[in-house]
Amino acid sequence: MDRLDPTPDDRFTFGLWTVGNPGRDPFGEAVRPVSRPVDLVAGLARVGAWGVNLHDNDLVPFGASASERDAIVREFKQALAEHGLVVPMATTNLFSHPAFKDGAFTANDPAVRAFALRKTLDAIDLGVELGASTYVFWGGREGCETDACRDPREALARFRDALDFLCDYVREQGYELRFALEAKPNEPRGDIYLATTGHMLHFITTLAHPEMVGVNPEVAHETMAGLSFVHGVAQALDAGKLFHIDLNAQRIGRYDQDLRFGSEDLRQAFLTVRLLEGTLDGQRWEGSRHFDAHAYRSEDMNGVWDFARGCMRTYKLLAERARAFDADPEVRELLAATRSDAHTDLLREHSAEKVAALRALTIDVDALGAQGLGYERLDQIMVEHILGARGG
Ligand code: GLT
Ligand code: MN
Ligand code: MN
Repeated sequence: MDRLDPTPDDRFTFGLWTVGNPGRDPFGEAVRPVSRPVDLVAGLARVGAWGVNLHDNDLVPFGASASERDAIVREFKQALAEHGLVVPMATTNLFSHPAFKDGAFTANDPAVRAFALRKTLDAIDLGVELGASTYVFWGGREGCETDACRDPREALARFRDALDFLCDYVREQGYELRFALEAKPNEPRGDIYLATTGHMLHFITTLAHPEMVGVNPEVAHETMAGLSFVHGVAQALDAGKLFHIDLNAQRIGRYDQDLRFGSEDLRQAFLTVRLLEGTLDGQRWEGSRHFDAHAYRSEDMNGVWDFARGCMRTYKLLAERARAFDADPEVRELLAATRSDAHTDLLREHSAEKVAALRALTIDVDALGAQGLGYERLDQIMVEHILGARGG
């Protein structure tokens, strides 16, 4: 076995909609056949993934009867068991049907909101039946092109009502399920409400059951907004709210590219893996490493599996590089040189004595201003680790 072969401990997952993406775009038809979910499960097992995630309609076609649904789910469960894959996350398609053109939970028409809520109840039941413990909410259509259509506060209130309703449903059913909210600034709507992970983190504090709800940051979505993905993820970790993560790659200023993990901005990818693997502080984040990405439109199914292997291989390579970087004596030395424990006790937990002690401190600000911090050297060492020029 190669050291870069994925193992279950890596917690690598893909969505049915990712490796099953047929390559349709706004300007062109599908370039790949639509695969059967059971075949995607077999393919994912072959490349070494641990789990598969899904929308309700990735598995059960929209409008299927109860008996059709049950037959599909039975066959899918058999495939999961046969290939040893789990379903850690599930979600609802609240964006494809034309009824959702004005939003789902935030649409002006209460009949649309009722349909969205009912569809999500069924999709939650499906996810739980398949073993999911995380339920994602990506409000792709929860936005607008013209703010003349509603007060944005009304949209927030409706979205809150829906989440509160669904949290109570989960509690009443006794499900072990947490919600993860996924932000995106735009596309397919002109503006999507709650545009970033930061917006979501605050919104969660306004819910009836904030303890059940966290975030699902996506590389592409934060990058589209021009933001630092690592900072968003770090804030979610700090709040104890990183319930899921969507890994892919993206260039700033483009449409949502959902590229193979690590194929753009290797620095952000490296720093993301460093954070998740905890190579700096020794604390590994234990959630799924979910790749919400798809193969280039140039690919046939062989290329799709190359894409999937590539996501996992790059993640593992970056994890190795991150471990080597944080173990590098020169890195440790450079980091140690910028910090000390001197009077750090004065900097937290206010008291009148500490205020007096702070005022009495002798601080040579000119010397501080003149001192070089060595971050150029540090960053170059990081680049050399990423390029494999250091650290074995
Ligand atoms: C859709 C979107 C993704 C979301 C998925 C979950 S669906 O592919 O582009 O970012 O994570 O609904
Ligand atoms: Mn996503
Ligand atoms: Mn995306």
